Amino acid sequence: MAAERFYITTPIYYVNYYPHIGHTYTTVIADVLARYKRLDGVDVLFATGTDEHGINIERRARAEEVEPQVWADKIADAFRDVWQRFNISYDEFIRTTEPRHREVVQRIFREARDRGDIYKGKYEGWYCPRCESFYLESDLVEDKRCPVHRLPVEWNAEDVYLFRLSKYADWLLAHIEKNPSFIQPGSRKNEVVSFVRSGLRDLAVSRSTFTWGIPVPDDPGQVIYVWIDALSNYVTVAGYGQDEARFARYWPADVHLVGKEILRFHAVIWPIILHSVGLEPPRQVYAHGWWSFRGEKISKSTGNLIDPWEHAQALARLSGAEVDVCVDAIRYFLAREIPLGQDGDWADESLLNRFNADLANDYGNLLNRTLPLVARYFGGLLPEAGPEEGGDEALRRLATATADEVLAYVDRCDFQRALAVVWQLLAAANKYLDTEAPWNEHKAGRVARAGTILVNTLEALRVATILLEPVMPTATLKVWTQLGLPHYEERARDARAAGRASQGTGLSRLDAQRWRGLSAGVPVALATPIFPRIDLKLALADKNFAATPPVAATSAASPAASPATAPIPAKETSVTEMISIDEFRKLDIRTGKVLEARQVPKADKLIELRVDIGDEVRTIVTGLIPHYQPQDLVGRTIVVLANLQPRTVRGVESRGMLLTAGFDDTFGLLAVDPDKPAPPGAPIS
Ligand code: ME8
Repeated sequence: MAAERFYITTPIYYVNYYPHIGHTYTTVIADVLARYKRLDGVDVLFATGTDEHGINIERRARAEEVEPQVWADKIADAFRDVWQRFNISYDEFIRTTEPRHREVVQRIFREARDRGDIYKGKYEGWYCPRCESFYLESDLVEDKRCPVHRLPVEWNAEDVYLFRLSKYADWLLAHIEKNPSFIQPGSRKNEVVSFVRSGLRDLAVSRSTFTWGIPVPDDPGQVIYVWIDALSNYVTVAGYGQDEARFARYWPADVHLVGKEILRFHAVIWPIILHSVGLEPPRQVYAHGWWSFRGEKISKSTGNLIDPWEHAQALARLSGAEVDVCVDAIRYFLAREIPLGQDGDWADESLLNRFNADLANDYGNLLNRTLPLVARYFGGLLPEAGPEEGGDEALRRLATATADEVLAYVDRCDFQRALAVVWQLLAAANKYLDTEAPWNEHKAGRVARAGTILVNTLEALRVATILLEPVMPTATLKVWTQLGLPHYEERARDARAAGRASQGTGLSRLDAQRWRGLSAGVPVALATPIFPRIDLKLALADKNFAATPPVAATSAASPAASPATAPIPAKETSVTEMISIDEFRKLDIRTGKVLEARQVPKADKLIELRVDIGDEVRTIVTGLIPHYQPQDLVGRTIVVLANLQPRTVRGVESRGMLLTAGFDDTFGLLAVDPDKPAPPGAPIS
């Protein structure tokens, strides 16, 4: 029988911006799932790509004074580049400007029109150019702004082609009912059902006001509007209309993994379009949550971006680990930190904690504790395992049952629990090593028993490493080499260099269910720790690491600039009055706790403060009277610019500046403080 197949997709990302950690999240999770499936012997088709048409991209290219295609090429390359660095093992990278896709889109449009599901009409409504969507008045947030981007919407009326969505509402409701796993997580099902029940409006599927798109067949004044164009990428990849055997094998897709803001498009519009042209809907649409940064969604329009590669490089500088290992640490963090489907706020502290506690301590240290003993007691050659005693059997049973448990959670897209199960095994192996204490056995002359304990510990580590490969495909290769299996590392590296990252090491579920996969007599390779511990205090104080602060992107609150035309921040612009991120990082801004405060004698406005700024207590003079009296400030946490040159004011040397907010004296001055208690010395970035 042919191998089971699994077709998984990410959204195709707009090329109006560079990839950020939000895109990385979806793509890494899809990659992790694809790799687990391959580990399980499944024939996987994993696709990602770029969404390159539409008014925003046309505008963006114009703002950059290049042709849209040139712009699209540049950003598509940026996506491919970062996916390569993040070891994304996609089988297909689809671009909507490819000729094969144009044919598919026109074919779908023509078929739906021939069936009477697409007709010419007028479309009117509130339109968000960023979403390329019309909204009902009731969907808008205050001041007539788009609910997703909070940008002002425009009233739009246009001659367009419309798709009879409403005709298929009952069919869709029945489909959702019959297929309980179609919309995941289940909690999102009701949201979609009530949206469909509230009445579907026919959908504009073409536009006449821009040209950067695929022309409507036989009506070149119109271009096919984003959703038919973008969504159809999923069938183009599967070979629709071009390779019938491939299409029969891979369609319907098993899962479209998407961010929750595009769930409706995937769970309502897309199945209806497919049904109209006689194709099956995807088996599942999985809507994951959003990453935010300091409470605000990470997005192009707010500009609070975290550049995944820069972050990996900064982590490498701080930890001394290789950058590939840091990429893996970020992949691990993304998969482990929040349950798929829920939102999460990005915190570098959590990333560093996971690095130290999970990777350096529980995983890396198990290897670092064991291999030197193999070197010392057995000349660096893996010893033979003897009969089971003590805790051996329990460890073996746990280890050999781990793969099934992990993969069962993976099937439910519960990566957080899947990884927790691997960590249970690592914890058990660490405990086994402590309890069985091979050093005591060795001292007592029971050398063979010491060898058995070391081999059993390493066996558990081998099983864990197989099950961690999908999440950390590079760091685990280094573990193989240290365990005396360098051919895995070589094989996977060669495959990656040849653009076949999907081949990996070729290890399988069966390998993870076996006990005694390591061979006696094989030399292990002692090396420097793969995951060196990071000094948390230093790291958090390091301005080069702290997550990228907002850059000069369009503020959602600024009606003057549309995100499509605003210049691309940081990477592209050099505006004279802007400062660079490096300049910003020169500022040592941190929290301080006011210990004492008194009015400076014979000075009306001045207060002399004694402030604990973490590593020392400073005197700072500030002109805050009459807005504050000295006693108002004692005990408060304030924000201090700590590396300002000292200055003597009325005979008192002030070393630092207290930051305030306020326009001028009419409005008063407010001492800036964090909204939650923070310890003195916490860096502000
Ligand atoms: O919507 N947290 O493209 P897009 C988590 N071209 N995921 C995030 C995220 C965040 N803060 N920000 C972005 C489009 N994402 C269309 C899709 S599909 C046929 C067409 C991820 O570039 C998430 O997967 O705006 C989200 O759905 C996607 O990027 C949006 O990417």
